[in-house]
Amino acid sequence: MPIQSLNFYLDGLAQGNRRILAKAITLVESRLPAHRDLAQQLIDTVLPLTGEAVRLGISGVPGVGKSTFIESFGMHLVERGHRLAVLAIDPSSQRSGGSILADKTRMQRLASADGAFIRPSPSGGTLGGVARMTRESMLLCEAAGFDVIIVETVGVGQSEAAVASMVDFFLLLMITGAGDALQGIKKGILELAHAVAINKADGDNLQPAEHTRNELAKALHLMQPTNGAWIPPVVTCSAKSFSGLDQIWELVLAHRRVLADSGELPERRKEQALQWMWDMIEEGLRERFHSDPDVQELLPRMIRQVRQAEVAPTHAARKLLFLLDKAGADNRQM
Ligand SMILES: Nc1nc2c(ncn2[C@@H]2O[C@H](COP(=O)(O)OP(=O)(O)OP(=O)(O)O)[C@@H](O)[C@H]2O)c(=O)[nH]1
Ligand SMILES: [Mg+2]
Repeated sequence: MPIQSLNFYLDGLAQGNRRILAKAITLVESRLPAHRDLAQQLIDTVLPLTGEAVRLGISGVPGVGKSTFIESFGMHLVERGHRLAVLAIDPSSQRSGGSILADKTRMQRLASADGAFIRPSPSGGTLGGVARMTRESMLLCEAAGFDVIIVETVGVGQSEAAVASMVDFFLLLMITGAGDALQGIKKGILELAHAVAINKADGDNLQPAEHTRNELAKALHLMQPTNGAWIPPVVTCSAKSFSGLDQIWELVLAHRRVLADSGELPERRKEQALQWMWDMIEEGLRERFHSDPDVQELLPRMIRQVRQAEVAPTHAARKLLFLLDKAGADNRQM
């Protein structure tokens, strides 16, 4: 990618130009040091222009209907004049071209809608790294005038927490009959949710979906924290027949009002800013560690020796980390 001036990106974003927005996102996803510096400048410059958008996280196990839901819900919003950006966090998968293609056909109408912008997950790297890129992409989208941002993640790992740490509202999609364990009703994930929607409530599945809704509402009620101002509702919807979508958007807005009235929104944003800083520190440390030439030299031997129980893991870790101390000291003297 040829390197452009900061103003090239800033002008493009100010015009809401989706092609230049896509290039700006490619810039924040780049690992080249020159790109990283420019990306940092870009983020620093646009930061004051951001923060007004509705930030919505969506998760659910594979096949629950995330893509279909985002297409239907997205069209619902775009038709009402919103400008919607869809981002994704999917650090685990080496997503095949086929899967992205499937998503594109599932989001065909949205992908070609004027008011929408869809960007697949940055590939490769640690969860922290992918989360940083998605967070920065979100800010770029906001600077480009998108007023609703959806961050999608597949509900199988730790990525839900990463998404929850960057959005205002976390929607968990579920389906009836898939079994609790399967759907990751691990307390951890449910506790992140500001609402749960039982999808595919259509046709023969209408009654079972309603039943699941009731059961889950009861279960959620039992595990409710008593302090929060918001009690996560459970609703049904059908991404296929477009039902329940408006109700979900109303929930998002109602939640926003509750957060605004209770003063939690600015608090939440402050917490997220801190989380962002920590993510960057952790990613930076990891990167520094792996790119240190002394570490690169010693690491294979340490791995071998720990594996063969010739060296204690504690000793190996300390020895490797000590190399960074030295590098730091050298730098400080420069
Ligand atoms: N009946 C019915 N089927 C649905 C609905 N939403 C999605 N589906 C179907 O469920 C299947 C999976 O939908 P996707 O949107 O691909 O699900 P996903 O959660 O994005 O799946 P992954 O991308 O694999 O994680 C598809 O065959 C959809 O047509 C719905 O509301 N009702
Ligand atoms: Mg999908």
